[in-house]
Amino acid sequence: MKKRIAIIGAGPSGLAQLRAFQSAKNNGEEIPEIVCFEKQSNWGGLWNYSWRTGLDEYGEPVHGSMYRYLWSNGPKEGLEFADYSFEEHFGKQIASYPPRAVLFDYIQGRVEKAGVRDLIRFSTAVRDVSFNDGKFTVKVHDLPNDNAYSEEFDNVIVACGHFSTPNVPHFDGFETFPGRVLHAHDFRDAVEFKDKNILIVGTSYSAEDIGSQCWKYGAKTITVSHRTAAMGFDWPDNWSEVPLLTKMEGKIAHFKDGTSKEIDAVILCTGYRHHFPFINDDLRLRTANRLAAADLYKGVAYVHNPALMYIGMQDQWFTFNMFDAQAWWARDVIMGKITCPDKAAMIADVDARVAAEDAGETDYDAIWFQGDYIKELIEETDYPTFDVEGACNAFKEWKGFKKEGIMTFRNNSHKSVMTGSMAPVHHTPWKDALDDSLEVYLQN
Ligand code: FAD
Ligand code: NA7
Repeated sequence: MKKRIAIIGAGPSGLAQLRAFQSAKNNGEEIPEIVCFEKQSNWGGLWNYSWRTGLDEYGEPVHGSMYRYLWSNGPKEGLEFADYSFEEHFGKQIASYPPRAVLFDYIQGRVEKAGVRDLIRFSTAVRDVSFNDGKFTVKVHDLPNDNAYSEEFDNVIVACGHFSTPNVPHFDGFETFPGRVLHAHDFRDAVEFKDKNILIVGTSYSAEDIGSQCWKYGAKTITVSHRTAAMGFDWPDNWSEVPLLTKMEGKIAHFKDGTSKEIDAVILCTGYRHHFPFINDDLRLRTANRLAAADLYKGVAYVHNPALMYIGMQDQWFTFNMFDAQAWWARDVIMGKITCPDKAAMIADVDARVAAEDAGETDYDAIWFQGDYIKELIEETDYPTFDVEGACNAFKEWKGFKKEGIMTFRNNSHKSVMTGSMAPVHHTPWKDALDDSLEVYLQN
């Protein structure tokens, strides 16, 4: 009997897993039977844009957190697949900070080439994962047919993402604020906030990028409220950074330093939760959003039951190529080429990663920590070796460009560590590029 493997989610992580198995098959190896369950009607995960917010057409929570006009917030040279370069996909080198539609096309190109679409059951939500007598039972819901059923598997790979369920704090006065209060998860179109005074709570990537979108598309003022520290970039004149919001009184926002400001809309860029209600208590990952995730040996195998794997559960400097490194490693555990040690050794591995992450002091330490992690995994598999150091340096350059100009960093170019070629300078500065379609972006 062939082993049966369930993959939950067909975003970049789940697709990496499908590609990893297909690559082994291409090499003449016998691979297990694979079923990927995806609750959306198409692949691509967050990169599969949805205009919907709240609940979808079946009453499921909308997964998408991406918005119109989103461009990559880091250089594409940091995320490039080692087995499928941008040049292979587009037939030429392209600029370094592609819009969402361009990255979606790139993600899709690799899996179309691999021919793995038939392994995915779309519009099928996983409802429950449990483990008994050496087998996982996965209960799913075929949404269009409103039909629930269960199947048994030898391994489950959870690749459902963790930037979908919003973390939503409450602030006094929201109940009576006469404007919109929304979380970044529900933000879709910056044009809605043209000529408005917006308040953003949070100081990480969503705050920076949603604020920048709103600035680009004509918000009147942007006020960013921080709990820990201001972002400290050289912001445009109509952008200010203030301490934490204490309360709203009507349209007036009050901050911890005693200052206040009249506001039309509040956008909570307060992060996301690892929220997996469809996984039984004894199997459910509980972790903070950090580089050394809790309870995952090598960042992948669940220490309490390593037949269960999680891909992409870390906070992310690296994305697509890190998911690949993890997926190739998970594949090789499942195919018996890599053996997980006993539980005590797996827990010691997690503890060592947590301590090493905690010992880092700067963002550069964090980038190299994640780079070293990727190197460690790819050394154990046949994933194509690439210049991880070079990718870390692309992130370092990117941080430098952001310091030089937070509204101009996307006008810069980086060198591909996969092909060695330099990206062209984009034809239009980011702030003037209002049409972010694939066709226009590729006109270099
Ligand atoms: P996801 O992309 O979230 O995909 C998970 C998939 O699992 C989804 O298709 C979902 O429908 C499915 N799923 C979930 N639950 C179930 C269930 N119960 N049953 C069946 N299917 C299920 N990364 C970058 O590299 N560059 C960027 O510029 C960038 N920008 C970002 C901007 C935003 C606003 C956000 C939120 C993230 C951004 N990221 C960016 C990071 C992003 O997390 C990764 O690029 C990538 O999408 C993660 O892939 P994933 O497959 O792990 O998760
Ligand atoms: P992050 O990176 O998890 O950041 C969350 C931010 O929210 C961070 O600045 C937190 O401040 C802040 N936060 C969280 N809770 C609160 C409360 N209660 N009050 C005030 N501020 C709070 O999430 P993002 O959405 O920015 O990024 C996630 C992904 O999406 C990322 O991969 C991007 O590429 C896009 P703190 O610093 O902890 O004080």
